Amino acid sequence: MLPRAAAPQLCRPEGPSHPSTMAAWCLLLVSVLVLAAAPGHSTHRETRNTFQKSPSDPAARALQTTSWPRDCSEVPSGSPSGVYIIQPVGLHPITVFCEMSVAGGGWTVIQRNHQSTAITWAESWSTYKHGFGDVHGEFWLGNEYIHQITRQKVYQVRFVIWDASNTMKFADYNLFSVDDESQGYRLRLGVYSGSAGDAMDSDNPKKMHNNMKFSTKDRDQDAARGNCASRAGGGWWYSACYSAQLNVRGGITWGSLCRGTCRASAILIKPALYH
Ligand SMILES: [Ca+2]
Repeated sequence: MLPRAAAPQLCRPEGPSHPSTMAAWCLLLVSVLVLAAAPGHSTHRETRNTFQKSPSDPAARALQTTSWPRDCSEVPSGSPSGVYIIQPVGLHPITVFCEMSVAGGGWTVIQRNHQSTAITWAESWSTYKHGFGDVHGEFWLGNEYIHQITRQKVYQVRFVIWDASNTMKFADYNLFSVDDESQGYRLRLGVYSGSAGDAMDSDNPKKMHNNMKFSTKDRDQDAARGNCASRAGGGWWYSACYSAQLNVRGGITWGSLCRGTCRASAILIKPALYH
C-alpha cells in the first residue's frame, strides 16, 4: 500500500527537470510500483477471505462443544499436570486442575486444601454450588460442576490426606457420584480401599458420609439437631456430624488417622476402571 500511495508525490513536477524526461521517468516508476504492489495486494485479499471463511467469532468457536475434553481423563495422555478447560455434557466450559502423573493420571481435582491461604471454607450454599478458591492452589470446584461431571460416566474417587507428620495417605472408593441439587447434592460412594482408612463410610449412622446430603451454614440437611456446618466450619456431607471433614481450615479430620490434625487434602475423580 505504501509504494502506491507514495508514487504520485514522487512524480509531482518539481524543480527545473525537463517535462518530457519527467513524464517518461514517472511512467516507468508507476509501472514498476504497480507491479511490485500487486502481489502484496493479492495476498492481502486472500488472507482476508481465508479469515472470513473460518469461524472468527469467539462465541461461534465456543459452540463447537466437541473441541473440549469432558473431563481430565480425555486430556491426551502424556500431557503435564496443570490447569485445563473441560466441558461436561450440557454445561459451559469450566477451568479445572488435571492431575496427569499420579496413579495413572487423568484425574479431575475437585478439592484441594493446604490450609495455607485465606480461605476459611465457611461458605454459603450458593458459593459451594458454584465453587470458590483458585484451581492453582486451594479450592472447591463446585457441587453443581461435580454433579454435572459425575453424571456423564461411572466415576471413582481418591481422597488424598497428608497426616499430622505430613505422610501422604489415600482412600479410594470404586464408585463416586453426586446427585443433583434437588436431591441436596447427595453423595454416593462405592467400595473402599487404601491406606487412610474408610472414614467416609461407617457403621455408626452419626458419623456416616456415604448417602448423605450436602450441608452448609445456611442450608442444614444433616442428621443432627443443630447445624454441623456452622459448628465444624465448612460445607460437607454431614450426618451428625462427621468422622471425616476436609473442608475446614485448621481442623482437617479423617477418621482415626487424624482428628483435626491433618496437614492437607485433595479429592480426585476419574472414570472407574471396572463397572
Ligand atoms: Ca441439623
